[in-house]
Amino acid sequence: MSKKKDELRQRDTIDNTKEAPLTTNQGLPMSEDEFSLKAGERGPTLMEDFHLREKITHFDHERIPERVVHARGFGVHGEFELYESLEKYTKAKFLTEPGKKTPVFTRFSTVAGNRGSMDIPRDVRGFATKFYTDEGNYDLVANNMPVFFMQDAIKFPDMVHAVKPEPHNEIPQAASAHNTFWDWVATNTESAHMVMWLMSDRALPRSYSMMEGFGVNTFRLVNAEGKSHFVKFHWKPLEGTHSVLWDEAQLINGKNIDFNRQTIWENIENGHPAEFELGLQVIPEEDEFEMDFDILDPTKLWPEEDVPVQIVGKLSLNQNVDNYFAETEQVAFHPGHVVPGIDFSNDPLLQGRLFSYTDTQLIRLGGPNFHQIPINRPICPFSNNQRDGYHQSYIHKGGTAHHKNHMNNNQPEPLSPEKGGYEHYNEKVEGRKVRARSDSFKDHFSQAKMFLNSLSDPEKQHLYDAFSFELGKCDMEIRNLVLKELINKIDRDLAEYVADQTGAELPAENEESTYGKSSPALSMMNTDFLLKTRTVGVIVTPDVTEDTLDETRSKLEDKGLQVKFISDKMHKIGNTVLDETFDTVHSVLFDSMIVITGESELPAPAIEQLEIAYKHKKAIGFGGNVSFDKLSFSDGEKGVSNIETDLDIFLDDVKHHRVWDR
Ligand code: HDD
Repeated sequence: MSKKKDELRQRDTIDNTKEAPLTTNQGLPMSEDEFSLKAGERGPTLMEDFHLREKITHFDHERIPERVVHARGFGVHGEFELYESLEKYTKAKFLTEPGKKTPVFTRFSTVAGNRGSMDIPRDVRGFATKFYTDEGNYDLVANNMPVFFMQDAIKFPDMVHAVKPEPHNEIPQAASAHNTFWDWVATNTESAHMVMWLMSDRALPRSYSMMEGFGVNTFRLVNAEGKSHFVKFHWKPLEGTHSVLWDEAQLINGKNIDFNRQTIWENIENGHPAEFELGLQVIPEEDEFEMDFDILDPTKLWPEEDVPVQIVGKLSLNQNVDNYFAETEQVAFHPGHVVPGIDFSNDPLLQGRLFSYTDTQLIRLGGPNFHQIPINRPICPFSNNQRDGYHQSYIHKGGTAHHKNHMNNNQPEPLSPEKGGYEHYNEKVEGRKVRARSDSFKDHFSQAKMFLNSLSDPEKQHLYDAFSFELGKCDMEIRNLVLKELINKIDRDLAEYVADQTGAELPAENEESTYGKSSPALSMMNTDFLLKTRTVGVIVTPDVTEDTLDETRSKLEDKGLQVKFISDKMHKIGNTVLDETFDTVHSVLFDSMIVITGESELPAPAIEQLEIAYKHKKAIGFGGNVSFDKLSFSDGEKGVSNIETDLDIFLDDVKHHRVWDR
């Protein structure tokens, strides 16, 4: 993290790790903090007890409204480093000085669930980053899916009402609702493409550092000469894009509701930052109409094979917060927080977003001065004539608060664009006022089909099963509606499968999209694979030796794996106390499992956990005298290897995330 950011945080820190007297909020040291002031030891409490009143009043007011969407989040500090100058596209300083490091704060989130919900529901993930640039804060408010549910922001409240728990019984929590969501989807088919993403494995990221990020909306980059390019922003995770299985997700949510946040927290504490590269897809303004879809349509992605992603810099999230509420909960993002050289397109979803985010902070953070909260403050100087309001924490000196002025030499003074003042892109706009949408937005199904065309067999099967699961929770009327209005118009095979699985009616006529294109970049099989940060649970019986433990740990840790020893108790073997028991963890919480025994037999929970790891297609290693008698698999099967003789094979299986062809 840059020095500047550290200094800024320093100013607003109360360090409770240092010795300090306990005081009231007025600074009065108190001699006692356990007993309220009473008339006699067994008598009534006195109203004059200002300390009791202050403490309880503060407590009563400790909660703020959670975000209306993206309520459950996890924030991390870091920095962004630019690889090379992008001055041909933009004049944004943080994108034009090669090697420039900009402090950032990123908040990952789920969308539908409340603040206390689980980490791995089937849901979209938010990926919002605040860049504290020298020209003001720039926010890239992204998701882990490149498209959105609707084309116009006026539909957002309807979609959110439909996707959140149903209004009469508040079921289901965290995932998309049943009847209401699918009713909305079937009656608003522009959602078709996004729903394919939501039913895919992308909705179940293995880790926040193993998912892509997409700015979704089309933005504009403007260079010093005033030339504009349309742009889509991407985050590419260096650890590759990987997901857990649906069955696994459901078990993880039960075993460790904090799975994703704990993973990133622990990785950072262990010196493994979450790393992503920033990518840009750029289309010159004059090529606006060259694609077979409208580039202002947020339900369409720009296939990476047609518009390559240019990698321009690296995000390294390397520092955990000091305080969740102060930083993660109070951070306020807004796609309208831009810097010179970054501007908007007429994407009708983006246009509505530009209103919504400040508006929501006013209620959530209690007034117009939320930009003064330390996590939201720019680190460059800022000044204007806005004054007062709830929670004003600056003391503005001087006798004027108006523009223009003579009394204060016209300070603070607007800067010309040449000196760095923001200038809106001089786009020519004309038209009649209409409530309508361009015909170029009318194709709802081609890219939904393209997404399906692009998946590998296991990914496709997971998507088929996800549709069947989700629609299986709906009333028959809704299942039939979704099949008729949505699925049958995307893919007949998918429609047949879901109809068969859910007992719904297969529409008589095949109306599937005939769009034949596929985009290999959309399959997670074509992503990067890395061993770093992968985890292994090592089941041992108490009769293994300490030497075996030491040797196993060091050879696995040497390769970057994170190792936990598991047994029926946290046995002490030599000087080593085992890390976990079959109750405190489970194989669903690890990327891979190893089992090592002495002469004793495997206990029942070990067998159960190994079977589940096998079912979830995880790499399984073994050593010592393991007997496979009670297991449904054995030595020699794909993804089952002896770590004493074939460690490299085991490590390669772990690195490749799953043994799909087992
Ligand atoms: Fe939004 C939060 C991403 C469409 C209105 N949005 C929010 C967050 C992310 C996104 C990552 C969480 C920020 C944080 O961590 O604090 N939203 C998106 C993306 C969209 C999108 C990628 C499609 C391109 N959003 C969208 C629309 C509207 C909103 C169309 C309203 C018209 N979004 C909000 C909001 C939230 C929000 C209500 C809730 C909390 C907040 O803003 O600060 O204003």
